[in-house]
Amino acid sequence: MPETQVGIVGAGPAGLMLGELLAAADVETVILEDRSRDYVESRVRAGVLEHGTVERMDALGLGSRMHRDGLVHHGIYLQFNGERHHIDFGEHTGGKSIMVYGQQEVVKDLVAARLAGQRDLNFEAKVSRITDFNGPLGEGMPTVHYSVSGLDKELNCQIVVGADGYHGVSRQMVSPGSMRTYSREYPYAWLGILAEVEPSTDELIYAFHDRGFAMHSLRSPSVSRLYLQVDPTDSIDAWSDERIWEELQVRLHAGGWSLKEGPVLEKGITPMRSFVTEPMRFGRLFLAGDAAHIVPPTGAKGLNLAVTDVVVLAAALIDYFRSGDQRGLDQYSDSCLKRIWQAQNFSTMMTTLLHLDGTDDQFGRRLQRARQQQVVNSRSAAKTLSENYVGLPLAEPNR
Ligand code: RFL
Ligand code: PHB
Repeated sequence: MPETQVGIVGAGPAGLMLGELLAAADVETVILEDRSRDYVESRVRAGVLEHGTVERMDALGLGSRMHRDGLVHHGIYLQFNGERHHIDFGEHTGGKSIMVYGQQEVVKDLVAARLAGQRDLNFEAKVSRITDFNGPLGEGMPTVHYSVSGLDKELNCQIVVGADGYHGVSRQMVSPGSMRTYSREYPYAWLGILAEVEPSTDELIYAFHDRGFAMHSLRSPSVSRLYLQVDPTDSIDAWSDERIWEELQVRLHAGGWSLKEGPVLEKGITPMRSFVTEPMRFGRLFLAGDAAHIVPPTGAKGLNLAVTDVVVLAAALIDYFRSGDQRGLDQYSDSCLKRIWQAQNFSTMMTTLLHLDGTDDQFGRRLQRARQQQVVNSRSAAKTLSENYVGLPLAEPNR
C-alpha cells in the first residue's frame, strides 16, 4: 500500500497551502481531492486576503500574479441608509492594507506550484473513510480510504489532515463523544453575483439598508462581485438579473454616486452560519480550515483562518518530522482556537451590525443604529474594526 508522511484530504486553500508549506521543508504529502481541477479552480468564493495571507503567498514565492492582478485596498466604506463613511485601515493599523484577489486565483497559484514541483495531487479522488487515526503519534498508521473512477484505493500516512471543508468527511470520522461543536444559524443568507462590469467603487462598500444588507466588492477592473441579504429559504430562480440589480440599486444608493450594471456571469445563494469544533486534533488526525470552523462571510475571515490554521500546523509538523518534537502538535488546537474565536467575535459583530434581523424588535434596531454610529464616530471603535479586518498578528491573536 502506498505510504506518505502527511495525507491531506481536500485541495481547497487549506490543503493546498499546507502542501506547499510542507514541501518547502521536504515533508512528503499526498493530496486527495474529490472534485476536478477545473471545478476547484473556478469555484467563486472569497475575495479578501489579509496582509498576513499576502505575506505567506510571497514567502512561498507565489505572489507574482497576485501582485499583478490583485487590488491593494487601504480601507472600506460602511454605509448606513445612504450615508457613506470611510474606514481608513492605514490610519488605524500603522499602514496595513488588504488584497482583493479571488480565492480561485489563490487556488490556481497553489495548484500550479504543486504540479510544477511534481508533487502528488489527485483530483477526482473521493475520500470515504479514515481509519486507525486514534492513538499516539508514531504508534500506528492511519489509513485514508478513497476511490478514483470507481476503484477503491488506500493510502497509509503517519498523520492525516482533514482540510475537506464544512461538508467533508474527516470531521464525520470523529466519534461525537470526543468533540464538542458550537454553532449559530442566522435568519438570512447571501445572494452573490459576479458581473461583467467595471466596479463602481474604489474600495469595498458594506451597506446597511432598511430593506437589508448589500455589498459591492471587486475582482478586476472589468469584473464586480456584489451581494444581497436574502431570506435563507429564497430560491435563486426567484431572483432574475433585473430584480437583483433593482435591489442593489436601492440598497447601495448614495447621493452623488451611481451603480453601473452589466451582464451577470454567475449567481448563487449561500447560507450563513457560525460553527466551531473543539478540539481540532484527534490522535493522528488534524482538522484545518472550514472542516473545523465556519464564519459568516461579513468579516472576510474564512479563507484567512484556513491559511493561519495551516501555517501553525505546518510549523508543528516540520518540528515533529525533523526532531520528533511533539509540542507544537500538542498545542495546535489551543493556539488556533484562540484566533478562531477572535474571528468568530469579529464576524458576528460585522454581521449583526449590518444585517436586518427580520424581527420587529424596535429596541434591538435602535441599539444596532447606536453601534453603527459608534463605529464611524469613535476612533477606538474604528481602530478595533480595522485591526481585525486586516488581520490580528499570528503570534498574539487576542492581545
Ligand atoms: P474548502 O475551500 O471548502 O476546500 C475543501 C476541499 O475539500 C474537498 N473535499 C473532499 N476531497 C476529498 N474527499 C472528500 N470526501 C471531500 N470532501 C470535500 C472539496 O471539494 C474542497 O475542494 O475549504 P478550506 O480549504 O478550508 O477553505 C476555506 C474557504 O474556502 C472559506 O473559508 C472561504 O471561502 C470563506 N469566505 C471568505 N473567506 C475570506 O477569508 N474572505 C472572504 O472575503 C470570504 N468571502 C467566503 C466568502 C465564503 C463564501 N461562500 C460561498 C461560503 C464569500 C462567500 C460567498
Ligand atoms: C468578496 O469579494 O467576495 C467578499 C469580500 C468581503 C467579504 C465577503 C466576500 O466580507
